[in-house]
Amino acid sequence: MAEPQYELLYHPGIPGRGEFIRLMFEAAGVKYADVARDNPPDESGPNGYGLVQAITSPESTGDDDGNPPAFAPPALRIHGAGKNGKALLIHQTPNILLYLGGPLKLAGSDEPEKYYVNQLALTALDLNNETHDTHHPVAVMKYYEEQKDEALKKATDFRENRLPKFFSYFERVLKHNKSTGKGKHLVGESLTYADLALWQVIDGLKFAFPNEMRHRSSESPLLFDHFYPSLKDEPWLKKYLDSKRRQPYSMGVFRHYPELDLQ
Ligand SMILES: N[C@@H](CCC(=O)N[C@@H](CS)C(=O)NCC(=O)O)C(=O)O
Repeated sequence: MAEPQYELLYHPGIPGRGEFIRLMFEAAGVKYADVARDNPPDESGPNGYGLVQAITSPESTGDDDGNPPAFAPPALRIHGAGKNGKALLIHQTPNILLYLGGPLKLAGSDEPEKYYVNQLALTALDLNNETHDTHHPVAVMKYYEEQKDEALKKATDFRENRLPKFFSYFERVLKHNKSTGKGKHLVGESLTYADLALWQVIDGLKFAFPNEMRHRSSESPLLFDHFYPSLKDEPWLKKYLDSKRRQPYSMGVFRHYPELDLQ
């Protein structure tokens, strides 16, 4: 079987939606290939991004292992897990998180927790998607500069109405689980991919909307004074954040446009 078993196929140069998947591997200490990030184009070597583009090409009707085409990155290839011992290729971020949760032991300790974890990760991903829509409220394929007026309206509503609703929800989930999770975990007593997904969205929001996040932090003390910093202090996460594997925020979902932030 090819090594490593897991291959992440995602855009190079940004954390993006790939980060929800990377954090699971990093937390579990499981090796993975990040095909585009690890194989930048040069005159001699392979261009990993070409492989990512191939699986989502508008001409693709599937791959040689019998997998259907993928719509958009991220995708995950798992060697040996597909039909007839071939590679399995899956896409859609929440589908990948659900798939990895079991083998990486990040999906809670029993069947009810598995679904609590998934619903919370989906809620964090909803927040991720709504963040994207603040700078692209009209057309995904057009530039921010072509939709600035609408972006200002969208971002204002997002900051004033949506952020407080999401944050107060996660604060209540942390309270609900406080005696077991000690304010550090959303479900049960140990780390799950719901914690990782929420942590990543909060981290991205701190980059994109620094003023608003400072303003909001006192409203949800468990979330901002406990959950976020305790996970950031975990040795594995500190090491990852300091490594070259963690790519900087720039023009992905989390973008800092000062005019969209609290003035
Ligand atoms: N719902 C999908 C969204 C995937 C998505 O929007 N991927 C972005 C990068 S983060 C992309 O390249 N989209 C291209 C497109 O939608 O045309 C998921 O969660 O994976």
